[in-house]
Amino acid sequence: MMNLSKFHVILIQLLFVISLLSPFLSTSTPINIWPKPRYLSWPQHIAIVLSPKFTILAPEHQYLSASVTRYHNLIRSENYSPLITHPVKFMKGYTLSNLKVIVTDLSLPLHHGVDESYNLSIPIGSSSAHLLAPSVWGAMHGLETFSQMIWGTSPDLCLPVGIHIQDSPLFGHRGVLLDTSRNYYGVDDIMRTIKAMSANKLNVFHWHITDSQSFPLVLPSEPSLAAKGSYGPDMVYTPEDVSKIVQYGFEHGVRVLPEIDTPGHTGSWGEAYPEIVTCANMFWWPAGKSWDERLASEPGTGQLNPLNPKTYDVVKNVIQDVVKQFPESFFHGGGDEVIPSCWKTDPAIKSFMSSGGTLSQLLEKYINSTLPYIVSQNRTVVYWEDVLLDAQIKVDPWVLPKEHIILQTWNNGPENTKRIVAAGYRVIVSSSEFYYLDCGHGGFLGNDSIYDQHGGGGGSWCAPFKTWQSIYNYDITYGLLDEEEKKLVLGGEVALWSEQADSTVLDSRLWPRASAFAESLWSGNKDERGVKRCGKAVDRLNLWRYRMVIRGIGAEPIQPLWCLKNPG
Ligand code: CP6
Repeated sequence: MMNLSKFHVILIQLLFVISLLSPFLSTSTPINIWPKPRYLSWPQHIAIVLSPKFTILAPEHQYLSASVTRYHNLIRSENYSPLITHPVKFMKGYTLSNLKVIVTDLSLPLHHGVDESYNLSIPIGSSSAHLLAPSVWGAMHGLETFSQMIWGTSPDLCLPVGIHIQDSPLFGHRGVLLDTSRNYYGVDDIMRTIKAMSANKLNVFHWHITDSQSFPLVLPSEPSLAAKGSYGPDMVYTPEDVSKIVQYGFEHGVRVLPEIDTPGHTGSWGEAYPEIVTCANMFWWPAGKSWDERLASEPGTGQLNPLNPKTYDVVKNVIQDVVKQFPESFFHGGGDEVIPSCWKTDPAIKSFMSSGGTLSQLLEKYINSTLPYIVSQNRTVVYWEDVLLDAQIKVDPWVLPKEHIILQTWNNGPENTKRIVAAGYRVIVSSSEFYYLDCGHGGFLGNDSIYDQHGGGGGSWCAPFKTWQSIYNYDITYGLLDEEEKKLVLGGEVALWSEQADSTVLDSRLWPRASAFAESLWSGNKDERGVKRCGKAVDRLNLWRYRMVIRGIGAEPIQPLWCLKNPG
């Protein structure tokens, strides 16, 4: 029988109490993983030092290997030293020499719904840590988590031992929308955004490439669209740029989902093809006209003419080129904000309507003539909610086959999400009341001004500012009845529309608010007892923001630095 002294008994009791408290680890520990893992246990609060010869041992894989090299370099060079010293016990006598990565199935593709889970453990007394994942995409998340457990200045890097993490996302679709039409972003801005996304375990870069204001995508079979419709020859994305971005996405576990918004939001197409665009370059709000008579929802007018056969020749070429450049199995076809008055400026459409034709029939004709082609290219099509829900111009559900269609919300979050799932469609939630990050400080200049830009101008669209707390607390399945309905919610997206944004503000508009979104969709916004944990998240988010800045992301502060030294 071992003879335990009174001191040892108290020590063991203390360790027991600490281990009970471990799910509630506060920021007074050096471990701050964002988004918070689903399960983490580190009962003894023991740390060790990383061996100067530390290596990551992983199977050879086109994308995983790139990610391993990246994390190896990041761990060596990051120099993350929190401002506060932590009450951890250091175990001397051995160091961690390697992280062994095991992937069950190296061939699982980066698709919606792929298993992104991972298991990470660093046992006490062993020189090896273990990362186990069903897919390389889960393994990448595990590597990210591992990197976030390390602190100190190279070569004195510290990390916890006796720690075990089991992690997986609540939602498979965790996206960021970036609009590169209203203002142009460089390829480096997009890659930095993808890098920051992967650090936050976000997995879909929704690229709203084109719109009425500019057409920056160079397409081999329709070169005049970008040549005439872009802001200039150096404000375009060439096929080489796209391939670089797509490749970068794979190396970061981020899908690059292209959106070519049609038939509305296409004024820029009219530079090359005026004959297929109605109301192109007309003043968007004719003098003396009412709201219902405006030609577009913001300056930059133009909609594809569904009655002109030439429209479909161009659209098919565009789809074909986009499908070639983007391997992603979702294709976003837009479909939002078709404005009746813009179509009605066209004589052929006018006569179609005066002989009894409806606006819905026009949109149905457009969808019927383009959707089968997109589906024939093996793509699932995402449309904005308008095609199903717009009171004036909605499409009959039989035109929108449920197995090929996903709808994305942008209005009335809880209500429209419910309406879409009740109709049996899968949904991506990106409601403007919570998830629109764009609104700048440009103010609202009044209804009759051409500078009144929705999604960027204030007024009813923008106010109130979307705080990280309101983003964090929003539940995308709010109000849904049962598991069947909830299963149709694939996930969500935060959106950066760019009427009032470009590369100068990109990082600070996105981060750390998109981080709040990321945690909410990864592991939820409630603690173990079902209480909203936003109040507890503030110190952690502050600390994570500090780390993102060290990694070269210009995330904006949410608190004074003082709070990192004095966590609440
Ligand atoms: N551009 C496009 C936009 C918006 C939409 N589509 C938008 C609408 C309202 C707000 C923000 C953005 N700027 N093509 C709607 C999906 Cl508040």
